Amino acid sequence: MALPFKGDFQAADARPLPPLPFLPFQVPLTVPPVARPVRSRPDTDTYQITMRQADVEIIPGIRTRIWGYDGIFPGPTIKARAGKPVVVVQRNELDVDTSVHLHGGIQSPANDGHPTDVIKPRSSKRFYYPNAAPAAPLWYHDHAHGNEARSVYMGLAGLYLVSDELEDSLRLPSGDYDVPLVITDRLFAPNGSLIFINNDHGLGLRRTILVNGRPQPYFQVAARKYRFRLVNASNDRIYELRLSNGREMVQIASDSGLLPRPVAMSSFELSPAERVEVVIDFSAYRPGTRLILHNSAGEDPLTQTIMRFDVVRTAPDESHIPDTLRPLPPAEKPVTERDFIMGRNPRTHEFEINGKVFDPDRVDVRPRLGSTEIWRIHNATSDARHNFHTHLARFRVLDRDGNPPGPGESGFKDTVAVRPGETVRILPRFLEFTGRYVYHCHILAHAHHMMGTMEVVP
Ligand SMILES: [Cu+2]
Repeated sequence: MALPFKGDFQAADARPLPPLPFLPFQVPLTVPPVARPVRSRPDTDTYQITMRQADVEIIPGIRTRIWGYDGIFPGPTIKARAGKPVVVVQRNELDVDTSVHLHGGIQSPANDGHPTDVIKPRSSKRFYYPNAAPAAPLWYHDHAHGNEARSVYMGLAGLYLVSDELEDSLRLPSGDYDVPLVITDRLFAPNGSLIFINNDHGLGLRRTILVNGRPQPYFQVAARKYRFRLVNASNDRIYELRLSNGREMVQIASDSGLLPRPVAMSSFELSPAERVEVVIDFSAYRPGTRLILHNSAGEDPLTQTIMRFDVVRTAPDESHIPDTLRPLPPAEKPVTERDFIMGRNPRTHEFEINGKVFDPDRVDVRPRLGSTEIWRIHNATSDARHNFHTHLARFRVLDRDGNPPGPGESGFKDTVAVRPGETVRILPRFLEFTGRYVYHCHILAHAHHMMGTMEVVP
């Protein structure tokens, strides 16, 4: 049964839109600018960011109204160092309530960007991020309850990359050879405006793939190794990424940072909010070679094409992929096992967890500070893919339907895909802070209801 339309865009308007005057590989990839601290002290870096509207060129020759951190999409990249706290003062100059969540960060409830802890228009909030955990590719995005899907879609997303000494010592590709790739999909009206549909129908209509806010760009690379930090910042789309020539990429990290060991992968899945870091070695290719980053999960040639790498020159390469990255500590012993059934209410057709839709006043689970638990997440919907994101707690993936997870899931994560009918067991650990945090499906059309509250207790 189809879900009722609830978006801005009415069902009657869901006719095919005229194609935009755009072909793939017409624009170069750009990289979001690195944010500059307004104050840098030995013990803290302070940043100021303003959420505001801006008219930007995404499709060549057409202006698009976005909501951006500092008016750009993706927002400025914050580069943080493990052990050195960061303060971000977020100013809301939009006309809607916002909430800024640092996805994957371990921060107190007051600094986590809870869905109900909103920043009203024309006001500011100061966020304190301790950065106590190791290097990881985090990102920040809107989380205002009921409006997060629209706000993220309009552009409220940016990178927050944490580095540390161990990572430096590995001599992975760095500097210009360390490149973030933030992947999103959008639906543009002929006049360039973004069309937002907040339900599962929206997905099939969003067929323009953007990388770092640029439509299916090309990227001129040297014939050497590159580190790419792939972030799925799409509301709902799940990608299956591979190179057009079928060659392997070397995965070195996932959501919460470096894997124990590098893993050669010919393709990998990326559900919304998940991150994967890969090293691609272009030294095997002669200048003039072009490789497409392909999405095998795309429904048509448009959505099957992410971007193109054009090998244009040679370059020296002293980078290296060591056999050991960040060894995993021994797993903690879980104190309890809990069930999370991701289902759909047969009467209301709303998505829910354990038969309940989100209620910010209800606490669903109370894990103890410092403890580790097993969470058994079951997707009980036969036709809907979900994923599961825990705030605060990073986890290992224990198994999928009783089978060991793939090698790309061998490190710590904060978001895990759960296919229809599948049961995924994870091992979250509740460290550093007590208080209320949310966990939810990161398919943003579902997150509004498919969310629960955990209160970490002393
Ligand atoms: Cu979902």
